[in-house]
Amino acid sequence: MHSLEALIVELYDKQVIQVGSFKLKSGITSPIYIDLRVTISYPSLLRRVVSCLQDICRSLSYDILCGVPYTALPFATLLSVENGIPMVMRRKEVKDYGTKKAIEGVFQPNQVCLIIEDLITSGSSVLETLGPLVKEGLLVKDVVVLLDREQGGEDNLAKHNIRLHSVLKMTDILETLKHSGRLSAEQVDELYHYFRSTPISSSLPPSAIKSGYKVHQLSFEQRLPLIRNKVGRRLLEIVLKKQSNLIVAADVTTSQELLSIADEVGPQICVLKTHADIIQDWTDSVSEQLVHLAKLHHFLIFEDRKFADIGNTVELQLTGGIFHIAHWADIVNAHIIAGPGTIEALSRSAEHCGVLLLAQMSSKGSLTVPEYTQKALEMAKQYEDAVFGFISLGCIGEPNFLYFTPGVHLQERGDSLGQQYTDPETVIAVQGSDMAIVGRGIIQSSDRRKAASTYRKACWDAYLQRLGDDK
Ligand code: 5IU
Repeated sequence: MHSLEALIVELYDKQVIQVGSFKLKSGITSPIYIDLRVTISYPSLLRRVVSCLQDICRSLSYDILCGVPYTALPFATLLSVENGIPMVMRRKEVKDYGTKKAIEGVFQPNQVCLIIEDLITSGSSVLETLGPLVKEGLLVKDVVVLLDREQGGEDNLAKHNIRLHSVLKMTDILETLKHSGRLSAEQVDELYHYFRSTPISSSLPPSAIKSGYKVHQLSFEQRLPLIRNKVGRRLLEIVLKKQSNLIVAADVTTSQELLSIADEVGPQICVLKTHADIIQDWTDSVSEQLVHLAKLHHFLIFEDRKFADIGNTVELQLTGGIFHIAHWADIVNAHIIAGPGTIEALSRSAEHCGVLLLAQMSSKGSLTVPEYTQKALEMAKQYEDAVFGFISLGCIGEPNFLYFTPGVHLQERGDSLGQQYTDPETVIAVQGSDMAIVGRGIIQSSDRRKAASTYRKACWDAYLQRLGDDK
């Protein structure tokens, strides 16, 4: 018997390949299930698998190997040891790979990394590994898999300019199992019918993979019940009702200008972001009028105060002074630099407020390195009743938090003081952020109503684009 046929028969006899009814990772039911994890229990089978992979690897050129976790890790390890080629590993548990170094091992940017995978269906697992590798500057040209289920994986990888090489294809398996008498002709016909009628495609756009952010495809409706803070849930209700994930930043210096912006753009926005301390004529009456406009046009007020002091001082800043922020703001934000005391103070004295933590900033030279962003995520998890999201450049965590990105502009790329702009589509569809914060792009426009309407549509379309096929 040909060695590949012998391998298939052995995989079947050792129950690596099973026929029945199984639910796959993608949610669909399959009449055939292949569990290559089982191979680690049979050293001689494992050796045979690796030697087949090795035959393909020999014809490729690469500097470094990376196995897709978990099943392909032993395959990659054996190939690495056998060939004396170093290996890297992707940490699967670091889901927020916009923020934390996700690749273990020693490597240099521009080295060519060969991905090793056990089985490919749509290619989504390979793409999850590709994102962090590319983000670290590694070049990926080829993927070697033991088994290609022939369900769209090859085409999906080709979209990313990656070639798929497989030891076995599903067709080889079915034919061999029929010829060896392991399956009847009818069983094999049924399996062929299933494969013909169920192509699976991965809907993540290529740019989403390259950005290194985790792009959630859950809708706002699906995420609403996941949000613990009630202001966060109220915000999503407004977002859904107005079909607006646009926030206007009203950085103006008089109360008259602030109130007229609130009135002009109010119908288009989900949140108005304020800086009370730049308004030269602030009084309690300004906040009363703002709250009135917020009720009228159905938006929330976010005072961008960026609390950063020890808890005791923050409590006074939130409730006292001439601004009495806690009386009128629905959302406030805080730096994490002073530790959890800041957040504790906000969560105690701002019962009616939702809190956002600053995890990243849009300005050039920002010190929010990945480890810092990670700390913001950890702190948020400790205060999930109060904290419902982050100021970040894209999606940096789980779908039970919301991600707000400032530095958004349709035309400009930056200003003379370090602001860096990104367009709404990139921020929301590619980097996976939820809400775009737009200041000068709207408030310096000669027709603010029209500009707000243009930005609202651009941001909402980008959100719909992100949902892709799963909408
Ligand atoms: N803002 C940023 N970047 C940040 C944070 C806040 O631009 O990282 I944190 C604020 C500053 C301003 C608004 O109020 O968002 C952006 O205004 P422009 O769109 O006019 O640049």
